[in-house]
Amino acid sequence: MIKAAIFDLDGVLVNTSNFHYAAWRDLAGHLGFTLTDEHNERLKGVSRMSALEIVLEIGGLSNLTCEEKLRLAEIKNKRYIDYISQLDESCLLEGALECLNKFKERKIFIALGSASKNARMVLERLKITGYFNAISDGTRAIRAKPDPEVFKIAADDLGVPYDQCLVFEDSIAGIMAAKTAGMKTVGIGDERILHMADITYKSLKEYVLNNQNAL
Ligand code: B16
Ligand code: MG
Repeated sequence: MIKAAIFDLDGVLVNTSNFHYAAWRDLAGHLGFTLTDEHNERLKGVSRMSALEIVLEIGGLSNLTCEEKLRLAEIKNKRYIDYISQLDESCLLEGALECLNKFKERKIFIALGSASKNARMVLERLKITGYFNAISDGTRAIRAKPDPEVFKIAADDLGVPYDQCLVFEDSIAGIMAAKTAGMKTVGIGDERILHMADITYKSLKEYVLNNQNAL
């Protein structure tokens, strides 16, 4: 019996990864190298500082001080915030609103479990903050996915046992995090990549279509 649905943000409810990518590309350009689409796959779902480490490794930049790294992360984040000023309800991924409405109708708790420190701002821009009974994000969880902390915080806020939570995730790290917490998992994306998930659908729209009665 599922009592809570916990949603990852980027890649599940909205595609902010294009904006993260654009901001990382700007930073790489400023540092004198180029990032490719393939590099971007490695940046999805990981925390800001872990993503920076990956970017620096790609650019062959080692030996930066902690202060320099924090400054670069800050530059990237400012660019990202500029980019997401374009975000509105039309950027919700297909099926997202329908899925939130279905869970709300069934009185199943809704929570966010995102690595992003900008998650609240994104929810506001999408005008969906009111759906969430709990918001667990990068400002609360210290350990990044695949550590289960971000999902456990969401479940603890709701007072729901972990095995009664259903997590929607688009990243391998996120699926591993939810499974480690003992939660049920729905992969959103390519099932060849997310084969660890209990079940995978291409989008939330497909999930809703296939689970009309179970929802
Ligand atoms: P921020 P999610 C993740 O969001 C993104 O997928 C990842 O690319 C980003 O580095 C991370 O949030 C941190 O974001 O810089 O805004 O704190 O998929 O966990 O919702
Ligand atoms: Mg994600």
